Amino acid sequence: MSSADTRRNVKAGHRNGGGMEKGFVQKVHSPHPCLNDSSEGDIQAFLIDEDQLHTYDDLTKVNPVTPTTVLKCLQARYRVKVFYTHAGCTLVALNPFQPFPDLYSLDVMKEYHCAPQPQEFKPHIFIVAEEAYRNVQGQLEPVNQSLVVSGESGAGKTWTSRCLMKYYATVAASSSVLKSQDTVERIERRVLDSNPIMEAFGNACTLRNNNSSRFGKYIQLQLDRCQLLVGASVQTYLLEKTRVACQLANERNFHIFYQMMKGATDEQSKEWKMPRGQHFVWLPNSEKTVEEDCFHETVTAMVHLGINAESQRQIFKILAGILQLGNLNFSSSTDESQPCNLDEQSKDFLQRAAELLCVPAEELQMCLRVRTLKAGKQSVFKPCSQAECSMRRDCLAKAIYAQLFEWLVTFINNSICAGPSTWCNFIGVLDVYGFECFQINNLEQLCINYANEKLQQHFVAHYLRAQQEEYVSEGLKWSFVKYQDNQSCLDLLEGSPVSVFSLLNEESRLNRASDPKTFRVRLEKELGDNANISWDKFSKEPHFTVAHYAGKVNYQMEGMVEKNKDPVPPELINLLQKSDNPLLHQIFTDNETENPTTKGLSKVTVVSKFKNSLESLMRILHSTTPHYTRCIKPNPECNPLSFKKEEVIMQLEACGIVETIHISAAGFPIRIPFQGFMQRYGLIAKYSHFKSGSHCVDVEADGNDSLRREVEKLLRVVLQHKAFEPSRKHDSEKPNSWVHCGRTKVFLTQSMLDLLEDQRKKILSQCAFSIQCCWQRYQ
Ligand code: AOV
Ligand code: MG
Repeated sequence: MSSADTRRNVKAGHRNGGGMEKGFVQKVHSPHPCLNDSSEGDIQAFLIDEDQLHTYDDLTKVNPVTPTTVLKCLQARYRVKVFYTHAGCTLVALNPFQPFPDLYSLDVMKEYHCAPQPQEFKPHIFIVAEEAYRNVQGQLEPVNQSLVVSGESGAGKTWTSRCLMKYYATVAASSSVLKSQDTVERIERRVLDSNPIMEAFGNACTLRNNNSSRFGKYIQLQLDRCQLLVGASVQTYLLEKTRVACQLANERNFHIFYQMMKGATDEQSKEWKMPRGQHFVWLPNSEKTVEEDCFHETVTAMVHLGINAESQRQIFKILAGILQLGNLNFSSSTDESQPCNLDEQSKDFLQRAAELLCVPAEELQMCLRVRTLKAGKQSVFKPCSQAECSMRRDCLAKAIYAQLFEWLVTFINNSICAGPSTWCNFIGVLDVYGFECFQINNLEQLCINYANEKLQQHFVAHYLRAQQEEYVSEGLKWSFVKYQDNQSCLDLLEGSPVSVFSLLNEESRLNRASDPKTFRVRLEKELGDNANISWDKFSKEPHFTVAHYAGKVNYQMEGMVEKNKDPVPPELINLLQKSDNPLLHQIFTDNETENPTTKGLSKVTVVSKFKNSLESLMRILHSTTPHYTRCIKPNPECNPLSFKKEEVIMQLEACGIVETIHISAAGFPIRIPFQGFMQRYGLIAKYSHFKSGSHCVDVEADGNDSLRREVEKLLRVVLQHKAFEPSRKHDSEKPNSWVHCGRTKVFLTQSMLDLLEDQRKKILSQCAFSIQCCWQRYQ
């Protein structure tokens, strides 16, 4: 029995007081089918309990389980400021959009960590954390764990991941490292400090979240034999580097640029050529203040991780150089044989960019405005159009930023990773961007949503399918819930021989400028039969629509092939390799062998690279015991304590929560093989005065059939016993339906397990009493 299975042992003490407001059923303007009044008819029985809704710690205990009832329960809990609720094998976390420090204090961590049965406490992210922590030291052998945190943008994934990391850095703090505190920062501190650095460089303010992660992250917390945290390693996925050179209206660039701008000393402003009040095109909305604009915190974390002052100088100069590039304005030349012009102001910015990037200004200018074509041994120079110049400028910025980010991640890993002989197990925390559907979606969203499809498939495979398949193989008769299998969508995206990705890659390999219209025709011809793809016949823009498990998304095809190729002109790479900034030189030289752009046309496209990295992530996830936390964003405006039903129901549906609850509630979360069952509960039959005929329990009995008969007899005894108990007031459950015998195992509900444990305990205490009496008589 996995401990995930036993988690439903929720007898929570509702320590969170707070009365419930009456009459909370709100009318919404455009009701979701689950929100209109007619769908509430089937939950009358449930509504009788309205005042108690907030006390349901596990959504599987809500009766009946419908999207409406689940929604009402969550809303009732949110009202009394209870943000966590179990949903069978998943934890649902509602974002309060308001700090509740007491909920995550050191004392609370200790409470959950030290409790013999943390599951008996009210739902909390620390239960998931503690369960994974205890699972690592598995009963038979250690098992690595994965904490998968999902949800839409702004739902609280990164916040939750940080919270999990803090938990382990506290409860698994390795005291031995404390000794070296003088010289090196404690490993726990360093692991935590990787967060502000990665968030400064990889997060940005978007329309949906002021601290939106623009990359995916899987961090493995490494534990030694004594379960102490001795290190960590980070794997990142697909940084949204286009943001460096292009920000949507009302969005911002990566935090680090604003941090530099706001946090620089006078000396630094001078060195970085960023005088106060200077306008940078690539720094829109800098007047907006967000919590994350904390340069000091980033620099402190860099120091803790061992990024020395000189490396920091080089990093910030590179970043400042990127900003200068953004202010370059090319104007078209009247003579096509001549390169585009740079206005006077742009010339100044170019000069500054060249100084900051430590490359010759002339050469920088040349590389941006002129293409070098190789014809045999000869080089032919071709002036670039205005659009091409801008494209090359953006390419340069994006390439530098992406390489710098990679270097940082490598540096962080070197700083926090424990030696291979020091650690033996890990707990992985996965925080990836949530499902995205904007007005305009392109390759970035396609990749992000593909990643979410993969995770959903993992979830379905792990919990839903495994559970149902086990019932079938054990011969249980049970009405199955229809779950959404997203295999057909994944086949559409990544399948073979033909899929969206394979066709996109083929287009990208053609040595010609891509034409979205031809690509669209090809897609329709090759994949038109797939039910998961469609086209709006009236749309003029080349596009395609994918029916994802979480909803339909329309992808624009303009520029998609180019993005997939992600070419960086070789002249630009050569230029950066000559940089006198040692870091810039290093990041473009070290990667030379890996960087396909230096070897002519890219063979490794963006989607191929992403697909490979996701596949290796999936392999890791499959090798671990997963724990799912579904973060929910209760309102799109990120307002504190505001719960919009329409918003929440869509997210619950999108992540399959309703199906999960349904399966868990209707099913039998606890399974015990016959042999183990008899070993633990055999004594009930032996000592109970409710004997069901004469029988002796032979745990060694041959074959499953005879064991099964023994188990059935025992269960009859237990249920007979139960039948003689005075019935409880609201006890409408039928104990006979609490248990089923499969071919090799007993399947139990939590209530049945409680009953068995209860009777076992009684018998044991009676035995102990008899022994004591005998002993007294003997004396
Ligand atoms: P995300 O990671 O899921 O979005 P975040 O973790 O950045 O979302 O959460 C968004 C904001 O919600 C945070 O900055 C906090 O202000 C707040 N928040 C989240 N969880 C809590 C909590 N438990 N208590 C208090 N405040 C919270 V994205 O990265 O955009 O997909 O790409
Ligand atoms: Mg995030």
